[in-house]
Amino acid sequence: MKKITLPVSLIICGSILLGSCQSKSNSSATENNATSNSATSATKPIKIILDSDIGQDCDDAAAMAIMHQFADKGEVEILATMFPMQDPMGAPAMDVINTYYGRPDIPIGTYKGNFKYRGELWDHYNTKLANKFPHDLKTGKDAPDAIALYRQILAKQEDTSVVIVAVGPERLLADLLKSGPDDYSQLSGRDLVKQKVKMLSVMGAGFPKGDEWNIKIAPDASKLVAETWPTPIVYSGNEIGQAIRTGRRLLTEAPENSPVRASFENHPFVDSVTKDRQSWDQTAMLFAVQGTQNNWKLESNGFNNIDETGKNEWRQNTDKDHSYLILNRPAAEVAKVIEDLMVAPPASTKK
Ligand SMILES: [Ca+2]
Repeated sequence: MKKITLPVSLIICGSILLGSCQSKSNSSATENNATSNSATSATKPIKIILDSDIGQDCDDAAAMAIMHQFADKGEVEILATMFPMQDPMGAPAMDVINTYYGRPDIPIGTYKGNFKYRGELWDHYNTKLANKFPHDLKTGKDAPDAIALYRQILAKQEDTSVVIVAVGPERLLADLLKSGPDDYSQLSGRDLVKQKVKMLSVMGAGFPKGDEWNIKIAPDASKLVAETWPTPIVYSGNEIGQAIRTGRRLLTEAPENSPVRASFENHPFVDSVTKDRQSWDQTAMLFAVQGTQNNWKLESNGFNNIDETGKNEWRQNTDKDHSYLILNRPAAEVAKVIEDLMVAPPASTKK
């Protein structure tokens, strides 16, 4: 496992390194992310691949909104978006949102395998977005295989430069680890990830223990990733997004032609009275780009153990480079940070 160690002089409690100051000896995930953040403001954007089960819940669309807003600010370079299910409308929905934010040519990969998820899957808004908003990828059948696209893109990047944000089941990540050499790289999937990926930011699991949907609908995948992924993993557990409610302001502040707004308007789990929804996926994206800031602390002294059924538990052992987020300020304050990004128009349309 590649470890990045910052000089002690750079470790400042109260900054984004608060978590590492508090707890652990195995602090490379925190430090690694801190490195990406300090580098971002001074030099180049963070290269992100988003792996999202868009259409199941509307927080996926919101996570894409946040990602694009950070790209508009120059803090993120979006390498690709990946859809881990067979539904042919996931890739078009991603294309809708990428197009809305002025990036219609972002590569989109989709799952081509036969895995049967252990739970019901939905198209709450993918087809509706595709029917209403401009885009040119009409079906996921025309999108490339996500594993091949992961390998193609990773092979071209600088070493230890890519942050993967996974906000759905981890089917693609597990299959990427298991992939073999191809025309893009002679490395195994695991070695390719080890060489090119800096950090994996996951929405999934629960802490100190959980039974969370992203993990349990593909438990073999989540378990394999937790046990063999060769870079730091930072989990935003169920309890993090559960406490942070966003979405209401989309209805009054987002442009009427916003597909992110439409995803919330069409999602049956948005609260009918408050018009809010939990913010699970946005938190993994926010952390991936900005680190802990004042929003979170990190628990890194231990590892996330996932069993065959998808139940997880944090165990006190430091043999893996895992961390999980702990809320560090009132949830409403983090909600404002997230919702400001969700409702803002694309840079291309700002006056
Ligand atoms: Ca999701």
